Amino acid sequence: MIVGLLLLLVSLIARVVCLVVDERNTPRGDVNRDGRVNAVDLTMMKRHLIGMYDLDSTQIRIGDMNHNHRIDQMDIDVLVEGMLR
Ligand SMILES: [Ca+2]
Ligand SMILES: [Ca+2]
Repeated sequence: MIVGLLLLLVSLIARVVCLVVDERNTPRGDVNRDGRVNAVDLTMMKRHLIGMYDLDSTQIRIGDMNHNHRIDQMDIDVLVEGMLR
């Protein structure tokens, strides 16, 4: 039983580490995590902002361009500005 609990604990830690590493490799604004920041991400953020689409907590962290812990118009403006460069 202890071995089973240890295996479960190791599995959970490995999963958390993978999520953190994966999130670090995701470009800021890439809310659909396909490796590119483009109109798809912009549309998802706009739809989230008006309540038509739910982003999960990881997607919100990735899309939170102004670091205020939520998706808002400023994030969308920063994303558009970055896409136009
Ligand atoms: Ca993307
Ligand atoms: Ca924000």
